Order: sequence, then structure tokens, then C-alpha cells
Amino acid sequence: PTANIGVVGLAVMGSNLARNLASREGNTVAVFNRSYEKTETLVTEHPEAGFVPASTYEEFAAALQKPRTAIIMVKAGGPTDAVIDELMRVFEPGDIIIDGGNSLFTDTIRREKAVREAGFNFVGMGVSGGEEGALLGPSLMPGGPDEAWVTLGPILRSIAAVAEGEPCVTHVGHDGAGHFVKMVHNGIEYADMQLIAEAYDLIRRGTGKTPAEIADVFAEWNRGELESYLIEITAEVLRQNDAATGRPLVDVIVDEAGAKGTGAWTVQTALDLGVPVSGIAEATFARSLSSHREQRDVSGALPGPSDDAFTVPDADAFIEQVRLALYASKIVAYSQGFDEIRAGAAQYGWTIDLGAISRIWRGGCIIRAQFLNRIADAYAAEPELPVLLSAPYFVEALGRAQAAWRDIVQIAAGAGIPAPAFSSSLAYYDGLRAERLPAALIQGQRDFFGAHTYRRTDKPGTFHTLWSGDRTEIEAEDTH
Ligand code: NBP
Repeated sequence: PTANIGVVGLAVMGSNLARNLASREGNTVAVFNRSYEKTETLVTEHPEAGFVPASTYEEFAAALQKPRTAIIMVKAGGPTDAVIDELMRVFEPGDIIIDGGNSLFTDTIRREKAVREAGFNFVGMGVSGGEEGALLGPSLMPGGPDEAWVTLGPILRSIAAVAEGEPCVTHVGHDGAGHFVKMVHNGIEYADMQLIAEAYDLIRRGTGKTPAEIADVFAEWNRGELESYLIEITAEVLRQNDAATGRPLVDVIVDEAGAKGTGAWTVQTALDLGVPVSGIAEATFARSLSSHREQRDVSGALPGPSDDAFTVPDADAFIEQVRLALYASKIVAYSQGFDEIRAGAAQYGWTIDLGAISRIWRGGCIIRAQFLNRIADAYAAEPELPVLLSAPYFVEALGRAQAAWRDIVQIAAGAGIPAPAFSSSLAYYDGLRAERLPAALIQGQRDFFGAHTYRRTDKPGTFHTLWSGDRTEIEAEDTH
């Protein structure tokens, strides 16, 4: 056998990852795809890669040195299970099977257990950065056993993106930890994109600037604390004119946002864990709302503010307020995402270094941003931060931004411009800030209709008021 690593599944992600692997010193890459044409095309188009093509799973196994190490890049779900079964048939105990697809972390937990019990090593690995990342350097989030990491670590370090001299890969934790972190990465991506879209909408409607002029605003923002891949590509998209009509492309694109489901997974999982990821949830719901054309057809029938023509008096000052609101809301979205990782780790027994996660997201992936250095600093200073936004740097930034943030949410509400991610992030922030929350009233209501009991601020114990009797209070058995 001549190959030290193999790739199964040669659609766009798999071929690019295979080419990335082959371009690194010391790697010889075996490649296999269910339909052989894709294998042939890849090998023919890239003779420089020195691929070892296989037309059957048996040939693929025979091409690999032990412990055999193979990365699966096929459609998540049934296809991934099918490939794992085939690899277990032709591999031997001790070999390493890596799933680099976008698998749901609970599937990864199930697969890891089954594959381990059969004597193999299984690694569920989040891969971020799309096609280009796979080819030039992705951010990699591998989970799985320590034993596999010994063989895999050096290979993954060699192909990952590099940020500030460090490869964007870390052994995230056991079994489903890598895919869990990748899922939350995508959830944060949804929130970040929605916040940017809200900022664009407010600026466009408030100042009347053209998309190309707003592109300049984003390009300018990209030189400051908002510097990030998403801000950078936003400028590019806004600057693009449609060749057919000569209009800004953004005005020609149908305003219904698609989704492949990872945002929804992040929110569903957060609901199960009881973690308030309101920014990610609002971003996911905003995409849903946009794609319900039949419901949006009622738009003309719904009354809005009397003064629909909304113009701000000072465009530059308004744009700066929007920038601050965006930055503050972004801090909330990331803080919520890291909160979900912290809660997931506690629930599933993973040891996850949150600072390391922020560092591996600095390169290769869609949410790569300057800002992640601040998160890394925050966790370096205090690894057990209860909530990320309470780190001194973020407290200072939120303090600087909050007045503008409140103005922007008010302006948006007054003008009838939807800003669900801006406003829910502010509500979350104010919820954390509040000394007393009306949750006390909710406890009273719950006790009234369901005898769910409440705790008192002035003494220990659990209490119930006899609402349908004489309304005296009794000490109740703690039902929890
Ligand atoms: P696709 O998700 O489109 O999957 C196509 C590949 O799956 C082909 O190689 C196909 O083989 C193979 N396949 C299928 Br479908 N059923 C199979 C089966 N039963 N047995 C063996 N192979 C089977 O490819 P992709 O867009 O390259 O993505 C690969 C993975 O990477 C996915 O899980 C995706 O979610 C994830 N991912 C994608 C991106 C991105 O930006 N696209 C980013 C990060 C992660 P065939 O050629 O014989 O049909």
C-alpha cells in the first residue's frame, strides 16, 4: 500500500479536500467515489496530485497503509451510514474512519459508539469554509478518541487554514463534540448574516444610499473592529451590478432566503439544552418568514407607521449608530453561541476549550473575524467565564455601543423596519442586566393554575398559595 490517507466521496468538497491533502509534503492520497466517473475525472484533471484511484472499497482498503485513515465526504444521513458500513467491512480493527460531512452531532454520537464497539476509531469532524476552504485550508473541528488524534493530528494540521501562525484545527472533544461545535458555528453564521442584512436595510432605507455606496460603508467597516470575511463579502455583493439589467444585483435577487438546516439544528438543540440563543433563533426565523411568499402577499393590507417615508437627518451619524448596534448585537450572538457550546459540553460530558474554539475559527471558516481574537483573550483571562459578554473587553464595548443600539432599535420600530436580530439581542442584554425579572409573576401564574410552587426571596423552601381556598401560603414539598 502506498497511501497514508484516503478520501471517500469526490463531489466538490471531497475532491477539494483530497487535492489539499495531496498538495502537502509526505501525503499520498487514495481516492474513491461510489460512481467511478468522478474518481476518473479527478485523477485525470489533477495528475500533479499523484492520487491512487480505487474503483471498489476493497481496492481502496488495499491502497492504504495501516492504521488505515479515511475521510468520508458524502451527503449527511443515510449515505454516510452506508459508507461507514462499507469501510468497516473492508477495514481492520484500529483503522480510523473520519466523517467530514455536515452530520448531526447525535448521529455522530451513535456512530462513534457503534464503530468503536466494532474495534475501529471514529472521528466526526466539522469542516468549515466551503469549497474554497476545503481546497486552500479549512477550519477543522474533529471530535473522537485521543488515539485517533495521534495519527490524524499532524495530517489535519498540515491542511488546515493558518491564522496568526496557528493551524485552525484542535481536537474538540470526544464523539459528537466536533460536529456539535460545527453546528453552533453555522448558527452563529446565520445570526451574523442576519445582523449584517438588517444593518444594510436600515442604512438603505434611512439614507437612500445606493447598494454601491453602501458597499463603500461596509468596506470601511472592514478596516475596523468589525473586520471579517462576512463584512468583506457583503461589500462585494452590494457592489455587483447585474449584467442583464444594469441594476444592482441585490435588487434583482428574489428576497427569499434558503437554509440547509444547520441553523434550525442549533436552535432545536438550544431549546433542548435550555440555552437562550435568541439571536440565532431570530435569524433562522427571519429566513423562514422571507420564504413564505403566500403569507407575505398580505403585505399591502397591513397598516404601518403614518410616515412611511423614513429619512434620517444626518446620514453619517446614523451609519455610525448602525455600526455600533451591529457590533453590540454581534457580541450577543457570539456570546449566546459559546453559551450553547458550554451547555452542550456539560450535557454530553465533553471537555471543550472555548478559547481554542475561538482560535480555530479565525481562519478558513465563514465566520472568521478579527473579533475572535477578543474572544480568545477573554477565555485566556478567565476560562470559566459564565457568559462571554461579561468579559471586561466586551463590557466596555457594549457600554460604548448601547446608547446607539437603543436608538437604532427605536428608530427601526418607529419606521416599521423589521430588525429582529438587533432588537432581540438588545432584549437579551437587558434581560441579563435586569436586577429583577417579571419571571416572578410567571411563577405566581404557574402556581395559580398548576400548583407548580415558587421559591421566596427571603427564606429557603418551596411554597404554594391556596389560590382556590383562603389564599394562605403553605410550605410545599419540593417537586423538583
Ligand atoms: P454532496 O453532499 O452533494 O454529496 C455527494 C457525494 O455523496 C457524492 O460523492 C456521492 O456519490 C456520495 N454519495 C451519496 Br449522495 N450517496 C452515497 C452512498 N450511498 N454511498 C456512497 N457515496 C454516496 O457533496 P458535497 O457538497 O461535496 O458535500 C460533502 C459533505 O460535506 C456533505 O456532508 C456536506 O454537508 C458537507 N459540507 C459541505 C460544504 C459545502 O460548502 N458544500 C461545507 C462543509 C461541509 P456519487 O457521485 O456516486 O453520487
